[in-house]
Amino acid sequence: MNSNFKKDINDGLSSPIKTLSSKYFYDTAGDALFVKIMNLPEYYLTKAEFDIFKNQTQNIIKSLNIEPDTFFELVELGAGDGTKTKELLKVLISENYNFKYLPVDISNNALDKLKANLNTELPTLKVSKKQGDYFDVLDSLKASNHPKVVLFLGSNIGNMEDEQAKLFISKLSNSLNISDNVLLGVDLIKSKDIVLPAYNDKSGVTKAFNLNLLNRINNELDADFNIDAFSHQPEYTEKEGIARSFIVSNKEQEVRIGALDKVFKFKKDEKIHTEISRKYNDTILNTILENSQLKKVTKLLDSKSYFADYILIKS
Ligand code: AVJ
Repeated sequence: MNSNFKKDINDGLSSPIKTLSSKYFYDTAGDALFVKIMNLPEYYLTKAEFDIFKNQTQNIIKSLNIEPDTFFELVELGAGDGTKTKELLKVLISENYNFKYLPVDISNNALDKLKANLNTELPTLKVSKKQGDYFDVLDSLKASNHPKVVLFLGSNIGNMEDEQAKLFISKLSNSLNISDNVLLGVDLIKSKDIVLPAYNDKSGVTKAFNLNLLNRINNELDADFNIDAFSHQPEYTEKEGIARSFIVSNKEQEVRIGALDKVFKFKKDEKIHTEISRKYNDTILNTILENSQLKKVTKLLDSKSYFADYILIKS
């Protein structure tokens, strides 16, 4: 992990167009900042998807290929704190569905917290946590042959460029059996005055979240980034439907990364690309699904039509 981090940071900062991957946002400080982001008034994504899970639970269940008396596995990729999923879990339990919940996450710490919380709040729920990389876990699940429902919520797929998303979907599809379902949550393309503030909140939490990546490099790779000499810059065009975040160097400066024994030069106003948050519509989703065996069954929208949960079936 650390050697990958070191190599990726070196590659990203050595390239003529500097980039750092958003997957490195989530150290302990980053996890805590993301929880704050989900509670920001400007960050509509979590609220919109919660609205779907809370108010359209029956529609979700109806669209899934499940029956109360047939055992199935409910797998969640990147489970987080389970707030949205709990709305679904509660109803499945009260309607006597026979299933096991399998939250998957890179962070064992997050999984332990989630499991403890579920044991208290939903004591009859069968939970079995899976720590690791999504695909290793999916491969291991393939051995079971029980019907599956895979949740991939929160517009987490938005952090992938379209080519990566296609690859991800086809790998996901390959790890499922015919008639298994996927519930995919995506943020929808909408106007700049709604999207941009979600990545540029007034209280500066998203700024801290983005710049925390430099703190992490300072801490883990013995670097001397002066955080105050860099700014947070989000961009969004409705035409493209893509929000991107950058870290911008406020001045010409040099930064030394001890673990690489190397100095990196930054020009004034030079940008480091740190994150893509792709927004979707039906056409874009169709292209992503095009060469996979996953087909659309249902599309559920929140009351403001900001966000969509698509239910897909492997066929
Ligand atoms: C967790 C990937 C869905 O892109 O909206 C929030 C992460 N970045 N604010 C997103 C994020 C800045 C978030 N996802």
